[in-house]
Amino acid sequence: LQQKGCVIWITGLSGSGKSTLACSLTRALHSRGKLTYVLDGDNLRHGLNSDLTFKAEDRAENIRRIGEVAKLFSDAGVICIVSVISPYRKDRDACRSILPDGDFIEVFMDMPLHVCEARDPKGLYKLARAGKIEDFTGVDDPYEPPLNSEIIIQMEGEVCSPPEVMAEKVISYLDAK
Ligand code: GGZ
Repeated sequence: LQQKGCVIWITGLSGSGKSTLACSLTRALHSRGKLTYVLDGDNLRHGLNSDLTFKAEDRAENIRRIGEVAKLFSDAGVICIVSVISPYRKDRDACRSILPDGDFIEVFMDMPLHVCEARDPKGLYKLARAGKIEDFTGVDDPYEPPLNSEIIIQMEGEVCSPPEVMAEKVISYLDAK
């Protein structure tokens, strides 16, 4: 296998487009013959992490486990794409610290809260505003943006780039490395 593994860690608010980017990126990399695997927070919370809540210490444990699994994939030579809110800087940095230098590539979905909330694909912001979900990131729980992410995905004025364009930005970064 002529491939070196790495972890592409996509962080951002619920509804910021993390899973969509992960999906687009995995397709684009497959079409270039790369082996990838997506670890998605929402999916993992149905299995591996089904015992965890959204309290800060459980989010930390969620991120720790996902970071360890991502490292295993990376060690095996797979490009592991992680899409999780991962709201706390120290939890993300702990995952960075268990990987060799350069192997943790942080992608920040820098989307304004009002845009994520207007999308509200699963109606969760609405429930959180109504007090029917507690500890919802961006509503009554914090999100600490990265200070030094490798890649920042932002809106172009009022519009979001298509996911393929976002994926290209990540791939350009990988190509340059
Ligand atoms: C944030 C929540 C919450 C609360 C349920 N806060 O957008 P989604 O729906 O599909 O993805 C979100 C997912 C977040 O799981 P993560 O494992 O990525 O979170 S973390 O990294 O913070 O541990 C959201 C849904 O679960 N969800 N309740 N209270 N998101």
